[in-house]
Order: sequence, then C-alpha cells, then structure tokens
Amino acid sequence: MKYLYRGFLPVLLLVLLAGLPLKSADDASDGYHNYQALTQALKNIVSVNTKIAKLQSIGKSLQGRDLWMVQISGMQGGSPEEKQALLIVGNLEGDHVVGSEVAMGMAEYLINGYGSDEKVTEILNKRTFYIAPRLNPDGAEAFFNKVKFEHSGNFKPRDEDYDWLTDEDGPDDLNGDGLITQMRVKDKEGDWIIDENDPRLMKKKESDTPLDELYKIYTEGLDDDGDDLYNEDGPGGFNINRNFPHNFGYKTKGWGVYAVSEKETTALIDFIAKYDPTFKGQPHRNICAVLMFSKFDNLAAGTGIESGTPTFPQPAQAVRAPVMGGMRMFMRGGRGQAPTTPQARPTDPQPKKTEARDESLFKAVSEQYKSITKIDSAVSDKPFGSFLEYAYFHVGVPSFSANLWSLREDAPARPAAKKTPGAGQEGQSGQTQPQTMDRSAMMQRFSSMRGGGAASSTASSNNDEKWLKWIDDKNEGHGFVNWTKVNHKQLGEVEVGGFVPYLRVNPPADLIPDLSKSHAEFAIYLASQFAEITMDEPEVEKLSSNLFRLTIKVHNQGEFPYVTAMGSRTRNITSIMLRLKFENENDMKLFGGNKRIDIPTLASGAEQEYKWTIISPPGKQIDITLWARNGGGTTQKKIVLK
Ligand SMILES: [Ca+2]
Ligand SMILES: [Ca+2]
Ligand SMILES: [Ca+2]
Ligand SMILES: [Ca+2]
Repeated sequence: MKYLYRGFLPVLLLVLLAGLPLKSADDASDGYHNYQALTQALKNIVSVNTKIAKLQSIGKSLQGRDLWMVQISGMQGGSPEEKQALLIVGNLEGDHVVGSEVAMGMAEYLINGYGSDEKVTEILNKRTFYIAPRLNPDGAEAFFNKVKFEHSGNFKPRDEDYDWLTDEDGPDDLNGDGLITQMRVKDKEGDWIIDENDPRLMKKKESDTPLDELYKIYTEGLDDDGDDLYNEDGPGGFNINRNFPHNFGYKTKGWGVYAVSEKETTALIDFIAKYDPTFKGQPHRNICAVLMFSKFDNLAAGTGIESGTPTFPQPAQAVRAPVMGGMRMFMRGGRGQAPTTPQARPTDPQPKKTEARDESLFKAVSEQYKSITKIDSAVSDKPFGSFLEYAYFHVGVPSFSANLWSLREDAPARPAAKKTPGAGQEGQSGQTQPQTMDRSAMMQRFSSMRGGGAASSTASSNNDEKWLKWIDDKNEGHGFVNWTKVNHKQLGEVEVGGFVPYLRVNPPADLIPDLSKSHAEFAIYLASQFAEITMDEPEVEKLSSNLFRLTIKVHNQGEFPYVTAMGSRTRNITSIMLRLKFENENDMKLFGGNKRIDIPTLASGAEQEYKWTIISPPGKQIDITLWARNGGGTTQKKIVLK
C-alpha cells in the first residue's frame, strides 16, 4: 500500500529527529490467525476426523482468498444434507476478527468431542453444523498488517470523496508506532477541547471556551493528494455485513454499490439458497437457524431483531406546483403531463421487526445464551442490511448474533455504537456532531468515521472513559497511545495519540478459548431446539369388508415451531409433506381427500391428526412417508389394511 510508505520514511525521520521514543505498541493480532494460519489451522482441525468433518471453499473473496466453510455432521442420523443444520458465520466485518477465532474454536470443540463427549456426539448424530469462520478474509487481513488501521470493509477500491480517484489518500503512521490513531491540532476553528477530567480524552467545546484552547481532530496522516483534506479516501471497501438485501441502506457510503454487490455476500447467499442440479434441489435448505458473530447483538442485551430506519429509495417524487388560489396543484416533472392527485409518501414495505409470534422464541434463546455464556450485556447497532436480517426476514429462520466483546464487566460499551441508528455513516460514534458542515469538514468527518473505533474516539463519551478504566485497571495500561508531539509537514506541530486500533473490537487472545467453549455449548443448545416432526404408528380401523379408516398423528416434538411466523410469511421454507402410496392403484381408492397433504406449519408441541377413508380389498399395503425438510427429514411407515 503505497500510502504507507509515502508517509512513513519522512515521518520516521521526523520522529527520530524530534527525539521521541519509538513506542512499540502491543501487537493486537498476537494469538490471532491471519489468512494463511487460519487456512492451515482449519485443515488441521478437520483432519482430526474426516469421517464427520470436511472443509470446503464456498467462494473467493475479491482478492482471491477462499471463503472457508467447515461442515460437521456425525455418522448417524442420515446424510449431512438431510439432517437439520445450524449455520455459524463469523468475521463478516473485517475488523471483527474475534468472530472467526471463536467460530474456528467451536469447530474444533465439536470435531474433537465427537465420540468422547456425550453431548457433542449426540447432537452431531442429529444435526449438521456449517461453520464459515471468516467471511471477509481480505478485510480481516488488515488486522495483521504492520501498520494497523481499524476498519470493517473488504478493500474493494472506491472513491469516497468523488474526485474520480480511488483510495488516493489513506491514513499515515506519523509517529511510526505501527498504529493509525488520531491527530489533534490546535485550531481556532476547532470544535474540541481537552477533557479536564482525563487529558487523554477530547470533548466538545463549550460556548465560552477560549479560542486558543480549541482543537481539530483528524485521523493520523498527511494530505497525500494536496486537496487540503486529510486521509479522506483510504482503502476501505464495503462492509459485507451491511450488504445483504433486507433493509439495505441505499444511501449510505461503505455498504455497497447495491445490495449483494460484493462477492463475499453472494457466496454466502448462494451457499444457502442456490439450486444444485446434482442434488436436484437446494442442498442447504436444511439450515434451521443462524448464529453469527458480529458487531450486532440480539442475545446478550436485546432479543429479536429491530432494523432501525435504513434509507429506502423513494420513487421520483411528484413535483409540487406553486400554491394557487389556496389550492395545491401537484404534477409530475416534465412538460405536458396532466396534474395528478397528491401522492402519499411511499412507504418501505420491508418488515422492520421480529414478528410478534416469534418474540418468545428469541427471548427464550437469549435467556439460555446469558446463562450458558455468562455474557449478559452488549451494545449493538441496528442491524439493517446485515446477514442477521437476511437470515430471519428472507430465509425465515431464527437468527442470532453475538458480539463477543463489546462489553466486559465494567467496561461494557463499544464506543462506535450509534445512538441514532440509521442516521449516519459506518462507524459513527454516538457523539454529537456539528449541525452544519462545509464540504471540507464533511469529508474530514467521513474520513475519520471510516476508521471505525480508532478514529471515533473524538470525544469523551462514557464509553471512552470506561475503556480507559479497563485499560488502566485490567490491561496494564496498554491500549491507549498517549498524545505525543509530531511535526506534521502540512499542519505544523500536531499531537498523535488515541485508542489502539482493534482494541475495542477484539479481546486479548487468551480469552478466546473460553469464548469458544461457551459458544460451542450454546450452539449445541440452539441446535437441539429445532422442530422435530414425527408421526405415531398409523392406526387402521376396519369399517366394513372393504372400507378402512387410516389415522395418522403428526407431532412437533421440538422446542421451535416448524417455521417461524416470519418463515410462514416468506414462504421460503418447505412445508411438511405427508404422502400415502398404495400397493395397488387399481384396487385401492380414496373415499374423498388426497393422498398427499402439505402441512405448512406446526407449533412446538402441537399434534395434528389426519384421517383417510380407503376403499380396498383387505390385506393391501400402504407406504406412508412423512417428509419435513426443516424438521428432521424423512420418516417412513408401512401398514396393511385388515
Ligand atoms: Ca477519491
Ligand atoms: Ca501512529
Ligand atoms: Ca487529501
Ligand atoms: Ca493520508
């Protein structure tokens, strides 16, 4: 990345000349796997038991890295595609690397436990687990760069400041510490002052603040392209976890040119939904729930899914004509068109909330999550455009997201959380923003936001204070780069400092084994809740010498309903099918009714009875097939009419 080198050498010299210590920051990626290490680790994990586990690539990232998927399914209970499946996905956001580590740890837990751990063996003989640990490997790779700059996209080149150049001015490591943090610069037009309670933090100016105490804050770096904006267009790309079609934010930068514009997004949707001619169907429609790791949470703090208000494209608005004689005239743009009646503002038809009938399911799962993982609080953005929403609102299965690290005991909140969801840019903090901005300030704001957590600590919010407390009390003081003076060739004397990138997104690696274990236990619980569609032994009653009544009772013995309320709305999940096959079609006739019955839904614990009257000579056989793609596969029974 040329921008790094361009800035680095002269700055290194500056730093040396200034006699500043070259601090070696803690390497945030210690104990985490880069792409190569992850690939090798996954191969090793799967090789432990290839009878139950296989590693496949479901596609390539933009930069050509494999999107790995581990399939784990025990040796009993039917083929992996017949068994009901839990899909686990991590690291859709490039910076949320912890998600991939925990997902991989869960795969290891399940594979190693098969045959030795009773719970693991039992669940794998009933269920299939699909685990895609790192859906955004290109973005994740930045976590392992020599110079760390926190951001969540996939590195697709894009022009963020509309100057027809892509990625022409990224951040630069001015103090040579390998971290992109922030710069604060004295500026009479600035909006920030040093927080008197903790001079590491900045806060918004007050009305009576003397002008010489004001600062501007920038992402660390030079103006590489001489447009008087600092780091306004660096490498970033699009956030995969905002690129899914449900409630896609059309107007928000960084979320995709259009919904599903990114290869990584396509690969995951294809895995779930694509028709496979060899399979003669969609092989992964056995997925009954989704568990993902991301910056969203609907397990620890909240339940269900609430989308917020993404920008929905509006059809061309009617142009309002001047008010004439107290009567409003409306007409469409363009000459010669007849005036039209006032149009109602078009409303967004996409569901925004969990269906009421599904709320209890989400709540029950959340309670179990808290009890199993001991994580009972989290901060979450509204998940519009995320995979979490796609899985629930489009596929129709229950979907859950765990944040893993936004909260730790007394340092709970990840500062990048928005207070006004949907209003702004990726990575925007909940802090107050200036009401009006010129273009320069706006671009500056964009560029600082793109950095996510590292650059969002522009004011002392509660969260920042909490993180500093955590850093001081629990992380031996590591995690904040103290402000130090650097000579900036364009801005003069600046101070460089701020939170270490990635610190507030990914925990220290020594916490990962515990997170993997508790989340594997949770995944086992979750997979055990799926609908289980069964039938009792069929009953035959002889009504006369050649007239019989057949009764079949179908049950859902699982904890989840067969099809969520959203699932019955989307009609994306195949109905349960009950079918009779007569031994001899000529001799045997139904007295009304149909040999095939489709059962679209069956609540948890529900029992449904079906009756047929059959005209047939005695002694004839009927084959009965119960088929529930999302409810345990195929059950077959035979009965003889007598
Ligand atoms: Ca540009
Ligand atoms: Ca730096
Ligand atoms: Ca620039
Ligand atoms: Ca720059």
